[in-house]
Formats: sequence, structure tokens, C-alpha cells
Amino acid sequence: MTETIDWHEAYIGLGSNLDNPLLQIRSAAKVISGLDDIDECRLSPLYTSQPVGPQDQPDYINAVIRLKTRLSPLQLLKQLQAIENQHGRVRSIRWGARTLDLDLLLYDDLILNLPELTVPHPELKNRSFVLYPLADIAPEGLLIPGTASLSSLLAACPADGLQRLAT
Ligand code: ROI
Repeated sequence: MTETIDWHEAYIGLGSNLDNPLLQIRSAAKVISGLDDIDECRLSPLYTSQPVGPQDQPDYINAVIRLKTRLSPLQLLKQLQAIENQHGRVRSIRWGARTLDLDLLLYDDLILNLPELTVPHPELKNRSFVLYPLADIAPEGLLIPGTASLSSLLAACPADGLQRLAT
């Protein structure tokens, strides 16, 4: 018997500004949707965004995925890190350019503060390149645990040159 309670809703932030970012994001989305214990994967529209952090790096492509999973937050994080590594991610300069960044943004209404994982993602509320694509695919009235409603965060966050790509 399948217990629907086993399934959790999670949101993943995707970002890339190196080595054909469009391809990186599309490829990562495909790999994520093919993982075991992940279902109903939905990719937001893609956006171009100016870099947050050092400005001497290319613009980013950003998007968000909404999915259902039976993985725990740490199991999901491990899978995401493996996909980053497959896509040539090298952790070097803090806030520097990267081929692929996959962030676990939200997991049900969980608040988690572990050394290796903070959920909701601590920068989610400040980043237009997360909030706008999130709003494209989130249900009406989504609450960010411990913070506020997505709509109030959006209202306080200027789009900052964020541009939705034509699909
Ligand atoms: N800036 C933008 N616009 N998009 C990102 O995905 C992104 N990711 C990062 C930093 C370096 C903070 N800046 C970013 O990790």
C-alpha cells in the first residue's frame, strides 16, 4: 500500500552563470525529475539575473523546481550535491561564478537548522531571482515557515533587472 503521507513537497532553486547556463539548468532539471523517489517535478519559467555578490562575473540563469519527494531533506541535499558535481561544480571563491548551484529552498513547512543544511534557505527572502520564479509555480497563499507569506516577501523585493526568458 502506498502511504500518501510519505510524500513531501520541496522547492529547489537552480542557478548557473558558466558553461552554457541555459543548458546547465535544463540538464539539471531533467536529471532531478528522473531521480528515484521524486515525482511531479515542475520547472518554473527561466530568468536572467544580474549577479548578487561580486559584479565581475557573468549574468545568471535562475529557475525554481517544485516537486514531490519521499527523500528526507538530507537525502535530497545529497542528491542535489551529486548533480552539482556531475555538472562540474567546483566550490572555490565564495559568491563567485558557478556552473550549477542547486539549493533546497523549502521542504513542507519544516524549519531546519543543521550545520550542513538550513531550511528555509536563509537568503530566500532577499533574492528576487528566487522569489519571482517561486511565485510562478507556488500555490496561492504559500507561507515561508518562520518568515511571512510569499506574496508579502515579493512585495518587499524589487525585481532588480530580473528578466523572464521567453519560452
Ligand atoms: N546571483 C544571481 N543573480 N543568481 C544566482 O543564482 C546567484 N547565486 C549565488 C550568488 C553568487 C550569491 N549570486 C547569484 O550563489
